[in-house]
Amino acid sequence: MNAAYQAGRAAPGTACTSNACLCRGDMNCDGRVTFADIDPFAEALGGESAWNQNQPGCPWLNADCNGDGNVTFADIDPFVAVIGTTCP
Ligand SMILES: [Ca+2]
Ligand SMILES: [Ca+2]
Repeated sequence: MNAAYQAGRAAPGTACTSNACLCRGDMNCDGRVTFADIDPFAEALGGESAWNQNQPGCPWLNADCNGDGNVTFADIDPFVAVIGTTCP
């Protein structure tokens, strides 16, 4: 758990309004993109409302790996590409 990284996050249950608190591909908000993010990424494909119920506090748009503002199957390839990276 990266405390400094978590501190930059929006509070649980609030919308993430700044790109600064987004980290593409980090679906469990631990500051890194790893294989552990694959399952929650798949969950994010199910839609934002379901995501916000199950994963409050981690921005749904972290799954928007191609930056088009939505989470779709088109994000799968760019998601795979960032596995192994660390958030700023
Ligand atoms: Ca992660
Ligand atoms: Ca997208």
